[in-house]
Amino acid sequence: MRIDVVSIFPEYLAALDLSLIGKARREKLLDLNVHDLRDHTHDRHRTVDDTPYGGGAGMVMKPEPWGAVLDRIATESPVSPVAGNKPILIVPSPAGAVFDQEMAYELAEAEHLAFACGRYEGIDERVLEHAAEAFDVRPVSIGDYVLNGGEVAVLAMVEAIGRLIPGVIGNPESLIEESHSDGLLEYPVYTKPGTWEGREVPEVLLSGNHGKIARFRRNKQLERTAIRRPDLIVQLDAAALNRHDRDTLWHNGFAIVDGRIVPKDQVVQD
Ligand code: JAH
Repeated sequence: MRIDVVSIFPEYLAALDLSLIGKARREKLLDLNVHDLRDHTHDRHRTVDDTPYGGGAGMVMKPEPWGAVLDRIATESPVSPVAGNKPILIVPSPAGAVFDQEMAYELAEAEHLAFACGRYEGIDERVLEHAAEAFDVRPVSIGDYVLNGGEVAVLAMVEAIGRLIPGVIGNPESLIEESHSDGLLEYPVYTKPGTWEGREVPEVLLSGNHGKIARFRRNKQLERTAIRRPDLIVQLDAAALNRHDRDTLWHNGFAIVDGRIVPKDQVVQD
């Protein structure tokens, strides 16, 4: 996979030389190129911003340097522009569609991704219109909060996508297990020593009874999801829940009404 990242702070992306993603680059599984937007300016001060038309606070990223760098990246793309097949341009933005594991799986299939890191109040909108001629442009948010720019969002997305590229994770069993997580949060994990600071590992995990261990872990997944992420519980397929699952959800505040999972406090008596 080829990835291009454009930023006025290319040093932010130095973290992508480390760990699993750095190893993938050294092993040529990932061709990652970081571009300094200021290298595509022509004035003495390497200016990338200007005041907003229509007024308002802050500054807007000017279009010319973006046009130059994105045209260069599109020209170098390994993706043939025939048959509507375009590289994907991801634009981190609090106004984008929310990035999730499903989007990571989709993007991990792409041959060429580019990321445009905005700063200030954002990038002149005409850049995105122009880029759509050569790229499949996707404004993407990593959550409902405001950063000072797109760089940290790109670090998160490149890590989530990069680890899904075949060969990047040594033991692909962990990826398979992850993909079967059934829309629930993970169960808690423990390792040696068996007693630490007066705290014991749950006895069932030492029992060797694999049926009991599987049930214990499933209950922990259901309990912590019900408490921490009730929004995920109501999205579960009720038909995929067995008698034990339903009992655990009942004890954590959920009922099943007409085949749908509902918070108990929303069930009305007639
Ligand atoms: C802020 C350009 N969803 C997280 C996120 C992504 C990007 C930005 N903020 C939050 C951002 C300022 C300028 C992008």
